Amino acid sequence: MQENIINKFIDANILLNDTAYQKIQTYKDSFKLSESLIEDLAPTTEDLLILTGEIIDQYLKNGKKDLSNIENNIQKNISPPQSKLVPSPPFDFKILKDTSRKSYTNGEIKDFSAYFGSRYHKLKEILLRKKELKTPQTMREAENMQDLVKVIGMVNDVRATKNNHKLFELEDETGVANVLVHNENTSLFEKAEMVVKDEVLGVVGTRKGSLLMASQLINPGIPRIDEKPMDFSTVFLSDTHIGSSTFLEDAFLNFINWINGNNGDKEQEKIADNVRYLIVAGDIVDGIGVYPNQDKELIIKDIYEQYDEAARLFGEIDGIQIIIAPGNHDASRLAEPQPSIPEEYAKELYKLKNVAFVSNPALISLEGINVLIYHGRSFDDFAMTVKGMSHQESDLIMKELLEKRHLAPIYGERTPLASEVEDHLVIEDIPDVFHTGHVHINAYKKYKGIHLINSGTFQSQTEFQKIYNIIPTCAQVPVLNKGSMKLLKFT
Ligand code: D5M
Ligand code: FE
Ligand code: ZN
Repeated sequence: MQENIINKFIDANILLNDTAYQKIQTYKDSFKLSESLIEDLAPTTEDLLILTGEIIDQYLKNGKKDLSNIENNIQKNISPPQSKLVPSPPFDFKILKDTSRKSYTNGEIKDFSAYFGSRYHKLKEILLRKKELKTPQTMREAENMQDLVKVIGMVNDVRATKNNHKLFELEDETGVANVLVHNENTSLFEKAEMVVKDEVLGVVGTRKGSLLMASQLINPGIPRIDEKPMDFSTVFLSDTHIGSSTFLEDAFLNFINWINGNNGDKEQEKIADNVRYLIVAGDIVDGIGVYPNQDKELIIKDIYEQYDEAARLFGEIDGIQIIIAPGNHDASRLAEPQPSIPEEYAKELYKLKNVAFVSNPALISLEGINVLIYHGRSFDDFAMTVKGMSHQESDLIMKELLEKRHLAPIYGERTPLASEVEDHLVIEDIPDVFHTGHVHINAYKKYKGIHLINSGTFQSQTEFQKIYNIIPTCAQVPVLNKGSMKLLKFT
């Protein structure tokens, strides 16, 4: 379906499910049908209609008169999470990017062409700014060129040849190129080992028969940034997994005492004094049925009660703006981007005045310091498929994601991606801080002026993690104290 038709539904606050999408797409005059659906069904500006295939069938049969169950598909009065912010000084906290209200399909539409098109175009724009890639050729044009070829494409497939060179297929709208990286070119070969499926890449090289022999592989990349002054502190948490028997409650209570100024030595007390913001990058609760036999390790077996318990604990924290994003254990849609944790699951947490909820990923500003929050599900794909990468060193993966300018490039492995009209996982803005979790192992590195932080966990090793040999670093909390990193231990 044409993007402009989808956009019309978006503007009218209508969200399409997969069958509705298919029906409209295959209707003979899909444009006209869309116009009349929008005119007759669009909800008020505050509400959101989820348009299903059945509603369309009813509509086509009886017009707008007999749409008895349409009310069930209207979500009332959805206000953006921004409305809950605590604006009063000294907090200066803004949500710069949140996808909670920008997911215009229910995430299940199987036609990924718009999504990958958006990814390709956004990243191509960034690549076109590079001097090596000025005036590139399309794949079709490049087919007939012998000398210097410059192309931009999405990686379809990466493999090793018999002789252990790297071969990958690069695609744009006009065709494909088979790119070969020779293993004798050591530095280029090392770079080729970082290439993953579905990333967008620039290649410079020469043609040899049906192959494009690469001499340069060019990532969208990021520039070095100047560090901004910070006169306050921010605390980074993730993966508390409240509700699990492996949640380290005593250590967490020590942490709460510290942040409230009641625990710690002189230096730690001083740091606590400076804290204005606390970010939680997902997996705040353990959830239900996330992996086989998880229930054997749950103390709280009801997801609502897990969030109630989270509200009781986080409710102890005073005078600090808390920002919570979801992870793969939370009660949000699993496909990324994940909208913020829905209020219906976390009523008590939503009652806390100092808590704001954002999507995964999200970009926020703390007094002008931009923080990119991402839970980190795609780390599993990198740890499992890219040579030299592991759960232990998520900072290396974060660095690579920044250079690729995408939070979860690999499609079809462990990270479920939602089919959206726009790819919100492209890293469009360079953050000052990149905060992640998920691996349960702390990591920190300063890369090109950006703080890369993985905030570890408050959960001891689970049976599931034993299988993957994941040894968590527990109850160690990174604090960016006036610009310098401190790791505080609460065991
Ligand atoms: O993830 C907890 C830990 O388990 C974290 O180190 C990632 C790892 N993990 C989770 N799922 C997978 C899969 N499917 N493959 C490999 N490693 C995985 P959590 O999200 O808290 O369960
Ligand atoms: Fe986790
Ligand atoms: Zn996780």
